[in-house]
Amino acid sequence: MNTRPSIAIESTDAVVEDVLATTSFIDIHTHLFSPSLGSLGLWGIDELLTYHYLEAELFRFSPVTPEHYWTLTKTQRADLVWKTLFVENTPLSEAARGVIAVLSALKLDTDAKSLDPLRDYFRSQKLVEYIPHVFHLAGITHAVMTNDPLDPEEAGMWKRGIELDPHFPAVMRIDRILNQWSAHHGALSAQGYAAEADGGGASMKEVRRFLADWVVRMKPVYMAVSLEDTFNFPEDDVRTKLFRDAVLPTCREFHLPMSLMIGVRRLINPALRLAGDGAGRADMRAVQNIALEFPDNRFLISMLSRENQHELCVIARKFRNLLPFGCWWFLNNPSIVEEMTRERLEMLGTSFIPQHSDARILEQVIYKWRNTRRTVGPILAQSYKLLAADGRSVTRDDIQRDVNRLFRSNFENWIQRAD
Ligand code: FIX
Ligand code: ZN
Repeated sequence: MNTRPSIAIESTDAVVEDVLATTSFIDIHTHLFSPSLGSLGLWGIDELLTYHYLEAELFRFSPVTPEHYWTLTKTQRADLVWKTLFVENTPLSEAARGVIAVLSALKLDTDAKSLDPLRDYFRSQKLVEYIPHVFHLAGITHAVMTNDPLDPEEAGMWKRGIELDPHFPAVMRIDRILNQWSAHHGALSAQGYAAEADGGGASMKEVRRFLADWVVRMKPVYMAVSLEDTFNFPEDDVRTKLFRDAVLPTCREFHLPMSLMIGVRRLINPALRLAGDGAGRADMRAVQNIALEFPDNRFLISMLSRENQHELCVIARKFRNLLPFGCWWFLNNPSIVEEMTRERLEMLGTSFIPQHSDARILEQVIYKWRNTRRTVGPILAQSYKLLAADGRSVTRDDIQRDVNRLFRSNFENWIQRAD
């Protein structure tokens, strides 16, 4: 006999909505930076409007050429984006509507004719108080960073010593090692790690030493790499050697998960710069081969192509060392988030991480997490209604446990397991 105070089926939506609204999340992948990384951190209206998602949209509406656009100042670019996408046209796209949502949440004019009053507001904010305010509006407690030990500017800051901020956990991003070895093995050698072009000799041992030194310096919660849609594993190449003999052994040594974000087509239109990347369907055999070969490594996995999502759920059912996460980049739109979240709940229960923001500008977490709550709420509620119709009612505590798992403890457990 069920003695728990289960919720009435007609109140499921309201209870799920309230649990989501009153639970703070961990944002497990962003391009935000803690204040101690100074100028790397972006915030304010000019940065919001020159977000590469919006720049891509600008070129579809404005006659301005990318070549001319890049000669403009940041202020001029923001003015042009605002005029084009927000004044002359209705901001209906996900990214444009996001700026409106941010301005509205900050109680600013969402229909401003000039950006100057908005600039005055953002200029008046003191970051140390402003960040907690923005995190509160977004309903997050942590924004996990993306940190590149081979980025000259950022590496210099880390080497000089920065104060670690518990609200901004670090992640060691190693694209330059795994994807651009020929261009960057020299940088390793310049830092005193004997790395050879063909990855031979002491290269793998030296890469392990480099990674270990940076793990000690950065104290990352995981390692990460973004991989192109053509990524295969294994291949007869340096990258496979690096995965096998340097990166994944280091992850095991320091009990760090490895995040694989697969499916980008870099710079399909180079003229757009950061806005020039595209997406492509990847061969999921790479993921299943990695999961099978490295049972003692834990992987966070995000695929960029909508067409890869169902396969990812199937593979995740076969390999407990895979944790699917997020509706990444071009997938972070309600129409696709709905589909992905439904199939994940149907195939994985709550053993996945529904979303990350990928925010590049601080205030973006406000709209990206508002959208996630608005989109995922009804889908989660529907799962409980189906369960009730099949014979099991749930309590608010059940829903709280599930939401905590989806948006916090799945990640916390993944980064802390020392087995
Ligand atoms: O590789 C990544 O971390 C991607 O998320 C970025 O390169 C991309 O530009 C982005 O910000 C997508 O949201
Ligand atoms: Zn990212």
